[in-house]
Amino acid sequence: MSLTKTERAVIVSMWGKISTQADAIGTETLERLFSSYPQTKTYFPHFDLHPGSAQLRAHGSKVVAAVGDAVKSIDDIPGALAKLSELHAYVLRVDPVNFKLLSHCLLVTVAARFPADFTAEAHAAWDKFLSVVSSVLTEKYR
Ligand code: HNI
Repeated sequence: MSLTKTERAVIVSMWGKISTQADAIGTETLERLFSSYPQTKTYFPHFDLHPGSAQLRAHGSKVVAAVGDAVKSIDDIPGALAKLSELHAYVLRVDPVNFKLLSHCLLVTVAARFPADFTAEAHAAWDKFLSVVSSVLTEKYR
């Protein structure tokens, strides 16, 4: 699956806005993930996952930064995320279903914060982009 030129343009342009609120978006995404899908908390037994906790905020900011790396290298997402792909597959062993849940929470967070930008076209482009990112992060599993 590859992104069309128009989809890439939509992602890159919206990222300009998203990146100004990157940390808050990362935190909100994880808060939504852990409260809507509590089973995802099992990967973080070593974290304090209460809303707004320092660890949750720090992790949210790392996740969004990695998504930003994928946006910056949108023509070579596998290259941009190569190291993270190995980490998630060989070390963390996160079940791929969880990537759909996280992607959904990021999508909802972006939609809630940028309602005017979140047209049906933008929605579809983000859904596809996050699905490419998730595939890259899980492709080394088998
Ligand atoms: Ni994920 C660590 C990015 C999905 C569980 N993850 C990271 C790090 C980044 C990151 C960046 C920090 C790496 C480092 O410190 O070198 N993770 C991403 C991205 C996605 C994603 C971009 C999807 C878009 N991770 C998931 C999912 C889960 C997950 C779906 C499980 C529900 N990630 C983890 C865990 C760690 C982690 C666990 C290690 C946390 C720690 O610091 O101990």
